[in-house]
Amino acid sequence: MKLFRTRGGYAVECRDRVYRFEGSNWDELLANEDLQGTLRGLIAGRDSGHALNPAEILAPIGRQEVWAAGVTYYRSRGARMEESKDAGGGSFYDRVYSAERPELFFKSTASRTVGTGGKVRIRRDSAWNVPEPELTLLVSPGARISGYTIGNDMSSRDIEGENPLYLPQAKVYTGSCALGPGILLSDEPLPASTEIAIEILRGGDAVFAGQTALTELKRDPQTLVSYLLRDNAFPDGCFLMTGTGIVPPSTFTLASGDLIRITIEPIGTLVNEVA
Ligand code: DO4
Ligand code: MG
Repeated sequence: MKLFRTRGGYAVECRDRVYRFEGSNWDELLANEDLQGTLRGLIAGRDSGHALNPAEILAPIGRQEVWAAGVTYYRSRGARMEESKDAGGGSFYDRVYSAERPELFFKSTASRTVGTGGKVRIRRDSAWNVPEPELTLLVSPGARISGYTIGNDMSSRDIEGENPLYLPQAKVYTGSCALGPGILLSDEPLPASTEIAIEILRGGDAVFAGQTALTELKRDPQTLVSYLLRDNAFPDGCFLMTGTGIVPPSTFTLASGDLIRITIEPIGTLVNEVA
């Protein structure tokens, strides 16, 4: 079952049928500890409608904060050590990769986040920028992982590499986050074989493509959630990005007009142009 935030309210896709609901109680829905059960009750006996048009779909976020885990894949550890070696930051990343406590940072709010079809941005004071394709968890106030979506943790690598203390500036700015298209609701963890793939198109040509799988994710998602919610309440629920396992080569930087396509089956594809 998938849940989409739409222009008129929300839609539930279940067994190839789409059920539309008017009005917006999005925050109440996302905070529900039995979201799937509640939606099953709502769609029972209701008429389904035509397929969802991508233009109808909004970012699946209301009052929720977006947080992110970092250095959860070996590839990310190596890329951070390389970019920060002149600043003497390299060993921090190595240490956090193997520490018990994960790196968790504040990433975004609804006003800085776009949905599929929206435009992500590059900071004006940065010259080295990449998308970070990340499996993103929907977490209930009671610390349940109630769903999965796709996230793009847009990052300014030159700012992050200059000094690890600049991380919030490298990560949090208008248009720095994309989420969507919808939320796959599942009580079961996604299989470890789940693949995350990214393709970046420039003028219609692929300038970068990469893929990884959850087998490469070093941290258990539920453990990441338990750290995030330690002494930290989320009455509306929250989103937690689980880190990137795909980093383009150091010579690559995003440019205005690039098209970023991130696919995680069975969630879908998140498509964003760079403004
Ligand atoms: O520590 C820097 C950020 C790491 C990150 O965003 C990631 O690994 O995905
Ligand atoms: Mg990241």
